[in-house]
Amino acid sequence: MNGGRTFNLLQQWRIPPGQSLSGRRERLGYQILKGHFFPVKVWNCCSFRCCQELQSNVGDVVENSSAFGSDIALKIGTPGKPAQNHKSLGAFQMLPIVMPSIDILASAKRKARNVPPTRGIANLAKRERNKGAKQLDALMKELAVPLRQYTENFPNKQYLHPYERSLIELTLGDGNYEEVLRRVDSLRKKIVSIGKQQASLCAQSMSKREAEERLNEGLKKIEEVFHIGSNAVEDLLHVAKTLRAMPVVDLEKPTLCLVGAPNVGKSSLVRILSTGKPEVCNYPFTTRGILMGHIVLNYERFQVTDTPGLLMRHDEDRNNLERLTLAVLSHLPTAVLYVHDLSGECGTSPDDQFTTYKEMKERFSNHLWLDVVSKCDLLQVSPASNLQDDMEKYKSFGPEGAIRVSVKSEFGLPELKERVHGMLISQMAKIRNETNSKES
Ligand SMILES: Nc1nc2c(ncn2[C@@H]2O[C@H](COP(=O)(O)OP(=O)(O)OP(=O)(O)O)[C@@H](O)[C@H]2O)c(=O)[nH]1
Ligand SMILES: [Mg+2]
Repeated sequence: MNGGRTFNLLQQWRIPPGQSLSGRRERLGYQILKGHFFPVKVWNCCSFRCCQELQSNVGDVVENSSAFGSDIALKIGTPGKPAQNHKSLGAFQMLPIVMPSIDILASAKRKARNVPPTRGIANLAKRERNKGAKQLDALMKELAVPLRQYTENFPNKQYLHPYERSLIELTLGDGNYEEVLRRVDSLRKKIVSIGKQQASLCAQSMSKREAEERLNEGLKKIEEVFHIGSNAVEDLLHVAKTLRAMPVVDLEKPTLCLVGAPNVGKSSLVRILSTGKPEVCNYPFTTRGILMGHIVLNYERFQVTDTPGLLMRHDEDRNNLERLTLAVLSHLPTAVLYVHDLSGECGTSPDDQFTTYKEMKERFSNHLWLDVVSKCDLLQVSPASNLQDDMEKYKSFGPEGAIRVSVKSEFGLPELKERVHGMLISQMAKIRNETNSKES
């Protein structure tokens, strides 16, 4: 093991709060996304392009609505269409498919070009200006309607389950979800405004030629406005992709959550215990998102989540990775498998691990809980147990009742699996009891 390197990396992570995560994340982002992790990034408010590393449903034109009619109401932040209630998960899987702006534009232009003049107009100038106004109106609607559908059908954050709300804030950055939707809506308003203006101008043309010129000019102007604001659509597309890629959690199914300091061997245990195959590396914060694996036991399917490591620090100093872990513990009914590394290899001292452990145990005392001391192949044979001090006991044995295991030598793994299965069965009974008492 490379203890020195681990220590240096850990020191890098003891950076002041709020500072952006290091370049390693940039390097890891793609792999993590492929491995079903969702990467975490505090987005720069004005540029969502940088979020590409993170991990069509264009509606029909409203036939009867006139381009000169009333504006389309903004539904963001209004209780117009709650995606679901606070108690269920799954909103990210129901997000509308966002079309790339280039496709929206191409489709709108094609449809607008095919709009004919109203039948029976004999006068050439009248017919041309009627056609021009109708085509400009059509282009405006074809662009505005999908944008309106996006702003209406992306759920209002306040209606989401608190876990999903936390995911939005921690992965996209606080306020950025709403900001992108606001920009999309602002683009829609600009399109409606320029569309009305150009169609009205065309409708006032005095000659066939003038109507043709105004039509071409109007189409160009609408396209220009759309083009200038189109990055809002691209950003919304990335928001949708990022949120849709997040692991799906079933609240009715028992879930085991692995928690502990960075680099203590959580992901190695997830690989042993479940179908999850998170990345394992000898540096802290290898795991940069929530990964779901499964355990099938007696035909029952259980969920396992790997989480980013927790350092000993105050909540306000925690990075977004640590906050994700806390969001899982706070909002999902999980059983905890807390991993302790007393080998001195992980980069967090046993003293610091003990402090964080005590805090978490107290804070999440309502969770079923199992302690495991990892990497026991690296531990000395236990000294005599006449130790009085809690900390000294912890350094030698871990918390009371902890199981000693080693992924390398496979020591303790059968016992761990048995205890984990037992805990998940208890978790299932707990969930059923809670559901029954809510129903009665
Ligand atoms: N000797 C030994 N090394 C282990 C054992 N379990 C894990 N390791 C090593 O410890 C290092 C960290 O393991 P991970 O499973 O990535 O640890 P983690 O807690 O998920 O780390 P983060 O995701 O960074 O928080 C890797 O180099 C593993 O090979 C073990 O039982 N014995
Ligand atoms: Mg990990």
